[in-house]
Amino acid sequence: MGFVMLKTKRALITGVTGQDGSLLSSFLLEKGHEVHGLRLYSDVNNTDRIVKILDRDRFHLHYADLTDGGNICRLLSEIQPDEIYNLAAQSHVKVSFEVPEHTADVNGLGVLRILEAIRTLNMTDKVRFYQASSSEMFGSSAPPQNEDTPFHPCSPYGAAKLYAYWITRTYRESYGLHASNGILFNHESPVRGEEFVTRKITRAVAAIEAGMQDILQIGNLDSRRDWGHARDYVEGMWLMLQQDKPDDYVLAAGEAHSVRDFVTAAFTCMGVMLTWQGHGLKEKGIDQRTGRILVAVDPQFFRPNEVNVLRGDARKAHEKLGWKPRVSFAALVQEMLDADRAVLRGMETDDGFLLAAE
Ligand code: NAP
Ligand code: G4F
Repeated sequence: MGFVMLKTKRALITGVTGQDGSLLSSFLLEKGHEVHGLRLYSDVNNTDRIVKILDRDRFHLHYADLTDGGNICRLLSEIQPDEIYNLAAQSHVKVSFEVPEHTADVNGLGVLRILEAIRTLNMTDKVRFYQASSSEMFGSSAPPQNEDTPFHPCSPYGAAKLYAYWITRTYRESYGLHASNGILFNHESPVRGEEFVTRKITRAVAAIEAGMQDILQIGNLDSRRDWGHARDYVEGMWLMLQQDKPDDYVLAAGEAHSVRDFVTAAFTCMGVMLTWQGHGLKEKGIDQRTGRILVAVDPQFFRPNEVNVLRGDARKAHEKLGWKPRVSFAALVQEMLDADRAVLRGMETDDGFLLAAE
């Protein structure tokens, strides 16, 4: 009886030092892939999230910036990946109003640079491409949003991601590239960037509990997001590239919660019942038992334009990919809060991430 030797798949991940890049790397290494991660050069350490996998045999790091097309072309030619996951981005929506041109360069043209490298290196028939598209592209379109919902972005970030979405489709339709867009709704984890609202909240609540912070200053409490766990979403990315045919898929939990709901849930996890008083800039979150003000609104966190409600309809991914999110909203909040409490105690989290308290 002969053996069939299965070839090790080679994945290239841009944005490997980010939340999704780190979780996807671990996921693919577990699947037996060889993983090549592209990281930005920085003179401060930016590998905290991948520290546990840095020494793995099948994990390799390379410097790259999506604004540098020549280097991307060289790396693709040298690495010859089977799968490319483009996760690199200037990913902060509010920041995109401050650096709109840079955001367009990285999030929009950066994708074109990868696609052109694939085309000019004659890799179109060999490689599969995943583009990290975003629910932010739906902007002001009414929920629930799915693959057929009209796009109406409300930020430079959303507009740049929409260009990237369409150029990905264009290369699929023009050159037959196996290129898929994952239109992902907000997904979080204990390694979510600290400047995004969920992690800002869980870090603040943990710090307030530890007596290290007095109050959480927050922006728009009314905005509603469809929050899921990033661990579930990286599996969805991989599933898209395992399909015979490329396509575009929404990944979402299907429930919208307000920022206020998230704050309330996080304080509830530490046994504090909040009551909300006042409106607009004067709204306060108050500890029902002690009367202490724990949350206040600060307009510096508002954006020039806001996406009010995102709530996804992921039925296509359920039916065609067999993808379903596993982690509930309550479990997500609890896990993130517990991880931030552990960080403050200088402990390792259950996920195995060792994060230094700052
Ligand atoms: P993230 O944590 O902010 O990670 C972004 C990554 O991109 C980081 O590794 C960052 O490097 C890298 N990067 C930034 N500028 C770059 C450049 N010019 N060249 C190369 N790399 C660059 O974001 P994430 O939450 O993991 O999201 C991953 C992708 O999914 C992003 O494209 C994001 O826009 C998209 N997305 C995210 C969500 C979500 O809810 N998380 C939802 C929809 C879509 P440094 O760490 O060194 O800065
Ligand atoms: O956590 P956020 O900054 O995420 P946002 O803007 O929804 O973007 C994230 O999700 C997108 C998918 O829909 C991704 F494409 C994108 O890369 C990123 O991962 O803000 C969520 C909501 C917003 O409405 C914001 O105005 O929270 C509101 N908010 C209220 N106070 C705040 C704050 N956001 C931040 N970052 N900080 C605050 O203090």
